[in-house]
Amino acid sequence: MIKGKNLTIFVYFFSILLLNLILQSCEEKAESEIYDEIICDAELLNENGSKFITPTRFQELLFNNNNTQTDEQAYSGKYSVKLTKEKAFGMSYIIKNVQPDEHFQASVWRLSEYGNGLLVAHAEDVTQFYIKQGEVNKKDKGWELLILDIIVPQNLKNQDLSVYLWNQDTTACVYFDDLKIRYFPQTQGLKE
Ligand SMILES: [Ca+2]
Repeated sequence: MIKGKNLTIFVYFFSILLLNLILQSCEEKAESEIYDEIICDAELLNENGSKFITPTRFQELLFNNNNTQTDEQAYSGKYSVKLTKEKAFGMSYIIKNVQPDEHFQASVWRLSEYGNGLLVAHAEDVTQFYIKQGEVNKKDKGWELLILDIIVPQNLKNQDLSVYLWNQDTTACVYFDDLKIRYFPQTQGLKE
């Protein structure tokens, strides 16, 4: 039996233990739900036209343009990017300082007569990490959605990842719009 002073000490330490467990479970729950998302809709350019801008509440996100903006086609707004043989790369973004097991999901809408045009992600050293996506997830208004899940491998601690669009075809052009990159802190929560 626990009595008197011993009981007070027991209740005191038990309460602290309980409080810690509650706080810990709250932290874990919050962490598993956090994710972030950026988008490039190809609408807005910076002053010299070299970058696309996506204004957010706290900063302006910049995506490389490479003179690819066009008003010939658009999935959202008035503009998209047009990739040709001469301008084969466009709408790129560098994810800084990635960590093993982090999960990113890139997606983009593609308008492509011959099924050319890829969504690519790779490390600075492409022999360490290089993945691409050209398969269609779903279609809407003639546009095709490409989704690329990026699970950061163990050998890419503190490295930068490039995410971009590539027209691998030397004859046909391709349009892309609404490049989106989502971030999941853990390898879970696959969503679209
Ligand atoms: Ca657009």
